[in-house]
Amino acid sequence: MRRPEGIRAAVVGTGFIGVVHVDALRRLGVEVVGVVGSSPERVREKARIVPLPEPYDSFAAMLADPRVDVVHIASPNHVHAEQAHAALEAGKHVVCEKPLANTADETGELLAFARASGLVHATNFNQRFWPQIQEARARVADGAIGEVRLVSGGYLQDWLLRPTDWNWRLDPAQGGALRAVGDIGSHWIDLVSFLTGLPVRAVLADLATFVDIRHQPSGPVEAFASAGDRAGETTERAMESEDAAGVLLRLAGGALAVCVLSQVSAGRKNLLNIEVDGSHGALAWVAERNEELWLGHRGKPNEMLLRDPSIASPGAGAQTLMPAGHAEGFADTFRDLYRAVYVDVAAGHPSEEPGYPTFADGHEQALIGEAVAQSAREGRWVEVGHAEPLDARVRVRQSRK
Ligand code: SOE
Repeated sequence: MRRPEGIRAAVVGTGFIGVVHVDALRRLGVEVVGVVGSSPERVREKARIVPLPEPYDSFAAMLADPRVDVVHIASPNHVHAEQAHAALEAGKHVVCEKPLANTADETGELLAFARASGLVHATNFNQRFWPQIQEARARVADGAIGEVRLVSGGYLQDWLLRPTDWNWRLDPAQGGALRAVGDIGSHWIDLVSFLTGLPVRAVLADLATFVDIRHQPSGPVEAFASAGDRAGETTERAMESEDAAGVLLRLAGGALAVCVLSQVSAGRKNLLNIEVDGSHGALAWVAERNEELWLGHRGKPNEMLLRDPSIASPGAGAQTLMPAGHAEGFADTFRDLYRAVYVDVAAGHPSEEPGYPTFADGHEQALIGEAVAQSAREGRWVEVGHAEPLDARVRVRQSRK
């Protein structure tokens, strides 16, 4: 089996998250042979600030490079499906940022095509790879809190609080119809099933757009870019997608999940928090204190478990390299996700039980997102549907070639 060192990758998208992909791969020993940006000039300009490999002239030029084994897609959401499809057709394994695509039809077709290709396919739900999230999952699976009853929490940010804040995610043609739900809600809802093993059966949601008009600057603006980056003329744009959402989720077996999602919560920079309450215990994790896992008890003192690979649950400790007290962070979750993905890349195909989120998880989140949008439109509970088997449609698509 190949070792990660012998494997080469390319990254599409050189914004905030694309650069995190490049860094994480390099720290794993994977050679990033090139990147694709909005233009080679913009990549070279960015490379003056952060270390990036040479840019390709185009996406097609990257696909034609025989050195590339894996394509990482960190471009705006609306091109994920076509780029992932083209990369698979070119025989490349694919790691695609979430959301996998902007509609469940696209994600379903992509999943069927990826499965037919025999190549490795991963959706970048990196938040699963916080060490104490891994520890929490192991404890729930081991029955430490008893039967799961309630999952609560949310994901709060403030980078889109002001009418002058802008990013491509605010344009539904690029970001998709759902914004807070699709962008950060997908992480939280994915964690619900990751931590509990329980799929989402039905949803009840309310969406809110508080900032109705935003001022779009002339040039592109990266996620979390500061106001100073946006000098010059602006255009007023009416907003369609949600700034915030409240979502109830019914899980298999009767458990309930409740979350609040917002990108307009002043002072909350990237606050994901989640609590799982069971029949005889509870546990909770907060991104701002990510080295800690809170354990709730009745009849004895609660506990705060500091990340420590020497006492981690079996399977959970494998993900964390640093000794206790040497904090791991957000960027490390990408490295640890890719460590799991590249085990299969090195084998040349997906394993029976992939140790990472695949396109199936990206498709699941797209189905849940569409149920959330329908519930908010109609003001009622909506079952999470599972589209008809799309393999037939893929065959039709392939026969049209
Ligand atoms: C912006 O909301 C963003 O970069 C998301 O797109 C990421 O998935 C999240 O991890 C951090 O915030």
